[in-house]
Amino acid sequence: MILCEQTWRWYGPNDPVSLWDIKQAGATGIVNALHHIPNGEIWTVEEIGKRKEMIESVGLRWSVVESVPVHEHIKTQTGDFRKYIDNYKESLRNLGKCGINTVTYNFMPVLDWTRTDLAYELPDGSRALRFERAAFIAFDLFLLRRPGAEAEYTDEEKAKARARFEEMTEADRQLLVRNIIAGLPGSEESFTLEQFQHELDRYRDITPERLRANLIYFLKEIAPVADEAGVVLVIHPDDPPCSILGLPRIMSCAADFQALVDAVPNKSNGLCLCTGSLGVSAANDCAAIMRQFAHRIHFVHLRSTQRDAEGNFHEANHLEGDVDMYHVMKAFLELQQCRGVSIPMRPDHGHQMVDDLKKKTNPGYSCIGRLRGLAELRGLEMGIAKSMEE
Ligand code: DNO
Repeated sequence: MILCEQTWRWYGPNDPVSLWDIKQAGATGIVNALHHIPNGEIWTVEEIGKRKEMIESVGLRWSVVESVPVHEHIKTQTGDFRKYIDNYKESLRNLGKCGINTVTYNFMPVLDWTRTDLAYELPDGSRALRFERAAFIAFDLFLLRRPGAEAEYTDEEKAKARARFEEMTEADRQLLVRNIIAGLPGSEESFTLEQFQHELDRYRDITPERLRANLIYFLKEIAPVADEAGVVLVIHPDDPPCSILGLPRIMSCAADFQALVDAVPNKSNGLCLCTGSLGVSAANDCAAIMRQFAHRIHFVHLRSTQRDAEGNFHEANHLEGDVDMYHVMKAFLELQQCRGVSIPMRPDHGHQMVDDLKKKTNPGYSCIGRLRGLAELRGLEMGIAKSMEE
């Protein structure tokens, strides 16, 4: 029985979780990016090689790049976008030369993943990441004061956001702004409120259709290069899977990915199935998506979220919440048997718990929470694999 490759996201030499910690957690593969290289610049063979050596020196393998970031000019097709596409191609060739064959990216405008609360206390005292709709709308209307935002919410939503805003202290407000725009781990950008509004303005005339066309243009350019370099590209879905702050979002459901496959059938055009991002929408059945794109999935993020009726969600334990992890895992095992390959999976995010609570950690990426996630997922996988064999 082919099992998945257990991987772990590592933020590089400054990550408080060391490569040895990761080895002890039981992962064998590393998910890493060269965060010190400014967005848009070429990843050279030399820089990639140095990082690869560091990872291999403890007996781990650099399995996946997450992410080679896509420059905003590529998303908007403005400024120097052609140069940035050429640079992207060169980075892909260089990764291929170094034997690193899976590259994650996303096409979310301005912001990568977004939460309002990075330390939401759960009944057991651990802390989770949370998206609270009223707080998010309060940010949009009363802190960012985005022109035109008023028209995008119902009266009821606006009243709730107002009440929520009024109960916040000045410190709460500052923290909310920071949580949303200062850049969560792995997002390659961070802004002040003024810069942020300026970035949003650049999307004023960009409809979802236009953004999708820009993504397809980009993929048509880079996919042939990836094919030749032996690299697969895996797009990460929108998190959360909906439009925010009036920005277009075009990777929120199966139909969105299908449109990319139809337009760019190259074999390198793949999906990073992130159950935590897609699972926020009740319309997304992650196990069905796993089966639908069985031949296009080359990297998997496993995590669950818990929604409520107000449109809020928080990150649940890996085997709880709204994602049906049993059926996701079963579909994942089946697709690997059918393709005859082991596919990298990482336990995505985790609660801040036990010793994590006393340490400075990267939100969502503390050690013990992910260790628990990995252990649970590995147990689930083993159980399903054994019963499939029998
Ligand atoms: C968050 C991550 C994202 C992801 C990028 C991929 O925890 O899943 O930051 O890495 O969107 O490009």
